[in-house]
Amino acid sequence: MGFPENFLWGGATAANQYEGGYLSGGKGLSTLDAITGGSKEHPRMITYKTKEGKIEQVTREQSLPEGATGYIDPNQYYPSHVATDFYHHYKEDIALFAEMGFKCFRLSISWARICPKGTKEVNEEGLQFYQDVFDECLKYGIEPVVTMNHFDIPMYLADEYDGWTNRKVIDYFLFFCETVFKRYKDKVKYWMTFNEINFLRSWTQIGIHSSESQSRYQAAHHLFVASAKAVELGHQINPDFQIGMMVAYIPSYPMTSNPEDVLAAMEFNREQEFYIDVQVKGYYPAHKLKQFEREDVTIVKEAGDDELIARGTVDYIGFSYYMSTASTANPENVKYVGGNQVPAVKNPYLTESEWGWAIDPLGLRISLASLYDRYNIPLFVVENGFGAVDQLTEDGKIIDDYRIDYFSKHIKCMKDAIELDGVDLIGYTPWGCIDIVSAGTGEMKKRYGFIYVDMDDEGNGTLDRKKKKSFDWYKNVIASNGEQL
Ligand code: P53
Repeated sequence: MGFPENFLWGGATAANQYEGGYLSGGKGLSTLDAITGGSKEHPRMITYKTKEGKIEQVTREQSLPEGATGYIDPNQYYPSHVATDFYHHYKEDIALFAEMGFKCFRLSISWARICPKGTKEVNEEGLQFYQDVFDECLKYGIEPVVTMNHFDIPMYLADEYDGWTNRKVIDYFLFFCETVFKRYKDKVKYWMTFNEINFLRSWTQIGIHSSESQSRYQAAHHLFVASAKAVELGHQINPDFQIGMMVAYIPSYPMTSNPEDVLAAMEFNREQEFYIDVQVKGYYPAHKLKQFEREDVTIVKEAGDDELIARGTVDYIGFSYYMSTASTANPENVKYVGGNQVPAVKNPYLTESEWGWAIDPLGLRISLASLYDRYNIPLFVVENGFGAVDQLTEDGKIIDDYRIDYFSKHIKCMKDAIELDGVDLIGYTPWGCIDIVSAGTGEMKKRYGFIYVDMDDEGNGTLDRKKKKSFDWYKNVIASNGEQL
């Protein structure tokens, strides 16, 4: 009963939100180094230079003019540049993770740290950095769980190739994978290809200039081919590798029992399941092919792509789960919640975080059960958590009972999914186990961690680390293998 003996308890982070050292140790620029901070009210902006040399900016949802190149404006603040400085604090941070009893630690490798331009030139200092990080983890018996690519691309590939719309980028990505797989083949077993592949649609994330469907789906096809090739290659390099996919899973409920609402929810859910279908079943689902026909989207494929996608299916499904949403055919009658990232229909049965994300622990059990029913391969909850403003008490403590409450309810639902639904769940890595920059808003004040980091939204702070109340709570959860919540 309960969680399996070897369950992977841990925490999750991403290079661009945590590492900092954006030009240290030979790292090249990444697209995310050119996206400003923001807030609930103001979206983050991409800063770029036009072909004519003008400095302009757009939001992530907008297109960049053809030939525009990423530009770092000395008058703007870019949170990725220092972030919470894992680059200089990794020993201290991993020691704290070990103290909590982590069995694993999820991090991403910055492509531009290994291949500064994304091309076939390797930066040895970057390779050594992650080697030191993995050795530090292994010293404490912590298993590294590595995301190959988390929301960015070397800026040179965006500037020169239009990112993932260009098929040549597959080859460069595979070179990066091969370099990393070979170097760490005896240190890392768990890998994931693209973080939240269903969200990859902007210049910062995949280097594409146009936000039209045609570009986005062509790029998605290249991501699928690249992921399938990476899976095949990884298994050749070490047959013990477990290589997963990663999707942002936000299940949608029909707002009412009106069949039109049920259809709307089905269509919403399908859009995320499309990415899982391709990477787990190994083919494009029929509804997506029909949509391409209707919307005049033409995916340019090369001979052998379909076979490759069919062969390179993943070993497990990694997914993020923060919230659920609701769908309706009559949107004019509903209230919306959520900030600039995920506007969602208000579900009257749920409350939301300050950022409008609906808190729905049972939705996690529903997600686990339905994903397992549908795909029948191991699942890994690689992100979950509660973004909140943490206040320091007068004597400098952080009493984050709201976070403990969120986690304990979600962990209980994971336990139910294992015990009652028979789900094969291999691990759980709460997001931002130490405070890091928010991907959505670029803020520091939207915090997720068990460990507080002294840093604010303008880049001021000592970067000192401090345990929150949830630190000891999570330590006990791990020690009791999920029994004491
Ligand atoms: P932040 C939106 C909805 C669900 C997941 O998000 C999302 C996003 C993007 O904002 O992204 C994942 O930091 C992502 C992480 C991100 C985390 O969720 O906006 O994989 O990089 O930090 C939380 O609160």
